[in-house]
Amino acid sequence: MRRHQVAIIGAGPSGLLLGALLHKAGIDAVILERRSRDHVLSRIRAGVLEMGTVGLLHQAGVGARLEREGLVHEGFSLNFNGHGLRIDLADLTGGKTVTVYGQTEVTRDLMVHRDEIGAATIHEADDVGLEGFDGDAPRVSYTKDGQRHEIACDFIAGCDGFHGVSRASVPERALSTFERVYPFGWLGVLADVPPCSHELIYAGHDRGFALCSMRSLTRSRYYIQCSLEDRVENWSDQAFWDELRRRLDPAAAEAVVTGPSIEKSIAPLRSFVAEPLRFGRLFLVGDAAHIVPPTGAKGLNLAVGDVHYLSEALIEFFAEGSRAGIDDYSRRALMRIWQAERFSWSLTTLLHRFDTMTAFERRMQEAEFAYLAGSRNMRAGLAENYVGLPY
Ligand code: FAS
Ligand code: PHB
Repeated sequence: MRRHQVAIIGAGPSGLLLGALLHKAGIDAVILERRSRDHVLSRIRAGVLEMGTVGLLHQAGVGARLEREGLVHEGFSLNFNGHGLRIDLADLTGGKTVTVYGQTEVTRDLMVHRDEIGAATIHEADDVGLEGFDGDAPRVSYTKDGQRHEIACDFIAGCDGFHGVSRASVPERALSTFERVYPFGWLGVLADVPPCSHELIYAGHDRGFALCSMRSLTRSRYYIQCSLEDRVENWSDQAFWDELRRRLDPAAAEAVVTGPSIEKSIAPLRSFVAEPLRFGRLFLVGDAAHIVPPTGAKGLNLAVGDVHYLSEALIEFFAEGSRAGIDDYSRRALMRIWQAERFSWSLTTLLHRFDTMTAFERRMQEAEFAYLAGSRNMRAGLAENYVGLPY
């Protein structure tokens, strides 16, 4: 039976970054991924990286292209029924910024790095199974090309996302979950057109939320809040552009350059946390452990925070035989997870239209926005969460 020190389930950003950091510390980790490499790269997801994420990618040895092509942003705008408010991140946080660089590119850079270091990733690994993680001899099994394989390991990192097998392998009685499913989704469009603004615009409007983002100076990413009953095929490109413009202030609407969509998809929004994140020799990481509505640009960044804590803990274990880090992983990660959950939930509640909202709750949204506009302290609180709380 093959043996690796760590078996990582999932070759998304969490699994790939964990693998890179462990390799750098001389720890042998194999990654088992259900889908093909191309399928993983076909996903269009996050677009904003916290400084901590940028730092960890550099530490892992995959920061060169990010350095060249990433767009450093010192602020973004909130727009509330046509009233604009710039959140000056750099001024409010003593110089911190975010970097616009698509998750697809982060994943690509990590995959290329893994090829270069010759580390094992088994793609199209079917029916992954996790056994023995409540003891001292965990094993993972999988089917590849019709053959069943088994791997012995010291630890298993469940980096397999919300619908993965890792969290599902934990006995229900051992897990507590906390969830809020939002009564709307985001319809996202990717198009090779220049962004309507040099910074992101988050727009709250009576018709619904809209977000103007980008992937580069020639590729834009836009979202509009949509109903959960909506289907992508119900939205022509023209219908999307028209609705986006209705939700923006006149200047931004005017600046929108339209063009054919190269990707169009609807994502549901939920807040979710599983506790704890450790079960013997199995650890849950990233979307396998938590989900946030993308309003606060926290999903990918929160996954990276988990990887930071777990990589430190495993490196300490293998280098010094200390269990302190792995024993404290769940507590440390959950402290930061719940803060990101709060921030993402609060920004989602502020900026989205809820059909069930009473007139009083609508006034609360307006009062919250007015307080933000009038209080530097309130804006500083929003800014420190957006750039990322410290690890
Ligand atoms: P991922 O889900 O990215 O990766 C898990 C990997 O495990 C996948 O490759 C999957 O194929 C694999 N896997 C699953 N089950 C398996 C099994 N049984 N065996 C082996 N492998 C298995 N975040 C933001 O910050 N901003 C956004 O705008 C944003 N938009 C999003 C849109 C969508 C539709 C989704 C689903 C998420 C979005 N997110 C966004 C969040 C997203 O970026 C995640 O936080 C990020 O992908 C987390 O990375 P991972 O934890 O690696 O999980
Ligand atoms: C994106 O560019 O996909 C993006 C940016 C910021 C968010 C969510 C998504 O809050």
